[in-house]
Amino acid sequence: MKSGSSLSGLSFDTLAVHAGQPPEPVSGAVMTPIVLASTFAQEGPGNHKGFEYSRSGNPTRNALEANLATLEGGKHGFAFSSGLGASTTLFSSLKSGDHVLSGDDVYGGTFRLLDKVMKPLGIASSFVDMTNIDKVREQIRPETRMIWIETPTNPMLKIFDIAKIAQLASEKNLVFVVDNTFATPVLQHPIQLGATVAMHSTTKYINGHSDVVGGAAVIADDTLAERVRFLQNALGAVPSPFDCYMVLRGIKTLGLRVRQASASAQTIAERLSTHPAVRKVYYPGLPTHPGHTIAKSQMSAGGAMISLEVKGGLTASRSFLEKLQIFACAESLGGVESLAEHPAIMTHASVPPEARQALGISDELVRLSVGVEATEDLWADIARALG
Ligand code: P1T
Repeated sequence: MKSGSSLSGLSFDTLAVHAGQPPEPVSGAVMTPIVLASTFAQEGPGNHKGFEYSRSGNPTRNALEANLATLEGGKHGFAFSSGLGASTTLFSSLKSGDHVLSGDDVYGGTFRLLDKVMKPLGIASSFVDMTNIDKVREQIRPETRMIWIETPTNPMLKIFDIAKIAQLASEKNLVFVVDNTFATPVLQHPIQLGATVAMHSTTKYINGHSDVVGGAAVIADDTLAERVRFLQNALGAVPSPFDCYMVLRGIKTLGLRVRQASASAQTIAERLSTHPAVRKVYYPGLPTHPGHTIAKSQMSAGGAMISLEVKGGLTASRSFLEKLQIFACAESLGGVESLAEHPAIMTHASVPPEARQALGISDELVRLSVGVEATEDLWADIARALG
């Protein structure tokens, strides 16, 4: 795409390839260069070309941030060294005495960050099932400053109504963060639905190849964005230029990957739901999912994450995970390769057992991240391991 061409009116897949990445002006290179420099020469003190030191700003990171802001439909993009780096920075916009109202089902590391790091610093949090908007309203305290949700949630794949929660957040003047890691901007646009921030572990679908740990926040609000810009530099959880390049490269195929994986997941979830060895399937694309109608209204497909209960307790779920051959038994998700894991033992071990039980994170629960391999190969692998 020619430098300076307008991006307006272009579709998601075109923007994924081009937004923030005009050809490099000196050589015409069509791939964004990896600018590894940690510092930038100034004509004189304070007289520079927009870059001073790579923690505060870097051309490769700028390209990634501009691209992410475009895809999420927000004004300001920020890249971080991990998803938790992004979360830490967002929570650091609060002060001691403030309260975060979080969805009850979040990544174990997010729970741990709130409970074991932010709480001792004076930032309180509580966790509520946000499928009931009246419950959310009841749980808002005078000192609540932020609502934080995942939807679909990790690992129970609950669906929360983004527009409804956004309306409540706006009424109460609260920052509303949606962790959009599971849905991705291919399927869901939280900012369009009224969220203040769309946040990501770019480690997952955004990079998509299980070879980078990264995070991002796209922010609609100018004042919050200014604060986060300050905190990104002050806290320093920034990604390397090389990782920014890798993530930009991954994003070019984001739409292709997510649509393929989501279509396979839909087929697999449907087949799992009638399999005799399976007690229950959690997948928002199934009409039997309690959040299906809301999912249909705010997502363009069900996504590529499935959770299921394998009949027979820990022995059965463990045996299923051991027998899978194409699905690797591993933490994480969102890569081109399919992964399977045991939330109670692996990704959500930091959630207290009582809370896990209340959420339904049982010993039988297995979480699948469906990749882009051939659907029938994936199904054959699952059927064999269940059989
Ligand atoms: O791992 P990191 O890039 O720091 O991102 C944390 C994070 C944030 N939000 C969601 C919804 C996540 O799923 C994660 C990380 N999750 C896993 C590693 C996992 O296997 O669930």
